Amino acid sequence: MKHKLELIYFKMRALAEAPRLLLHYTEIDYEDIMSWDYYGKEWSEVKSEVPFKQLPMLVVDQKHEICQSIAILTFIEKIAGINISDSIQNAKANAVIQSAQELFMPLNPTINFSVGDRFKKKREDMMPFLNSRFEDLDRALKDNDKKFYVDDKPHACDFAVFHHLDLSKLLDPKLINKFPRLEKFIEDIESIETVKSYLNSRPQLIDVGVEPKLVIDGVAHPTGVKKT
Ligand SMILES: N[C@@H](CCC(=O)N[C@@H](CS)C(=O)NCC(=O)O)C(=O)O
Repeated sequence: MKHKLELIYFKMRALAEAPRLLLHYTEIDYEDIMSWDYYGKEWSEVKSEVPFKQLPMLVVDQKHEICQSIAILTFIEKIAGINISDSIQNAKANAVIQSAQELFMPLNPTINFSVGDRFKKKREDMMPFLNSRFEDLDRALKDNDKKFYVDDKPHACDFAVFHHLDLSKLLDPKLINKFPRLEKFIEDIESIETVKSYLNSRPQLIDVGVEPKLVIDGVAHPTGVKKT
């Protein structure tokens, strides 16, 4: 059954990104809608009405509101028919998703919002954690001996990891160079045609650490939860 899918989010590159990558990989149609366009009000006025008071939210068939990015990812995986049937493999894939998700804070807010000395301090403070988690993610791929975390085709967990690794390049492009297996993983994801065309056309995130902006349809907008 084909669903109507609307992905509600803000002007930032964070937790909606893995769902978007998975939707593009699986070639499932969806519409990206800013919170203020969907609700017709500023976020501060609608936050309390949203099921878990945060976004992203996937609205299915104009009726079902699915919040929590991991729930959104696993739903997409299921409707695309690429969910993992083996219980052990599925549990391991869930461990990978959660381990990637723990990179969200402080990586995503720092990249999208922090500036000047605050950006530099946060970057320095998070390095030990990033190094340690990248080591874990690198080892999981080596132990698995497959192209991706589950098998030779990507699943939701692969896009969750990819998003955070990709974002880390805007924090410190050299960090990933210490992990050749993760670099190869990034290359493998980026070389998938449907993913490549999304990556080449998505809003660019510019002026990170200075005055972060997303370039949407050629116009640079300050990142955030407010309409501009
Ligand atoms: N656990 C949630 C976290 C969602 C979250 O932190 N959303 C942020 C943007 S990435 C948000 O809604 N910020 C606005 C707010 O909290 O008012 C998920 O995985 O979706």
